[in-house]
Amino acid sequence: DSQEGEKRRVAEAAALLVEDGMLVGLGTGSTVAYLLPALARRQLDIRCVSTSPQTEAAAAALGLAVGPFGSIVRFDIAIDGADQVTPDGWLVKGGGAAHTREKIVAATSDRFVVIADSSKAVDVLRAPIPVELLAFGLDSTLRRLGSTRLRDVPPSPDGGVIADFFGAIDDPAVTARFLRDTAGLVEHGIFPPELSTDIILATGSGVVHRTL
Ligand code: DER
Repeated sequence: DSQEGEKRRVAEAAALLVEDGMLVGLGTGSTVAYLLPALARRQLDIRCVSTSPQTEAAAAALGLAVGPFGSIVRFDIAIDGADQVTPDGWLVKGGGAAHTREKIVAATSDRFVVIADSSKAVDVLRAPIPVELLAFGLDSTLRRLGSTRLRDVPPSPDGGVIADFFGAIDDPAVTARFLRDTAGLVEHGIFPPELSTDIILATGSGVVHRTL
């Protein structure tokens, strides 16, 4: 099956997990682009919060009820894509430069469902790791990170500078901690297994739905 067919399949599988009355976090990217119509078709009574202006516009255009994050402290479910997924549930996200808001939504969700085509399956995480950096002191932060290149994209909706870290990843927990501890770094794209509850991965002609 084509990669687009795989994206559609995992997105449609995830859409079935959403029920009336739910508060739903919507991720960002081309796999989520298939989730939105699959959700809209179900005409559910749900309220959604998007993780990017792109998702917000696409969801609103489909008639999904999207609103601000506001004072929400819990989503019933959030559904999002990933750039890399390991067998034990480590993710790299941020290919679409939305990982900061995506990680906040993931951390706010009772259930965080990752939807990925088979090209995202990796044995171990590898560079690049997307990062969002504060503009204040940017050159200093870049020097302290090392091995980081600015990405040629606009600032994030929160004014952050998007870049990619190319340092070696021997242990994702160690790399995540190094990135986290670097002053000036707002958020990085390594999502630990604790953050996700479900991974729906396309394989061959079907999907594999793993709960972590
Ligand atoms: O930017 C992001 O975090 C996206 O969710 C990315 O990880 C997946 O994007 P894709 O569905 O277009 O591959």
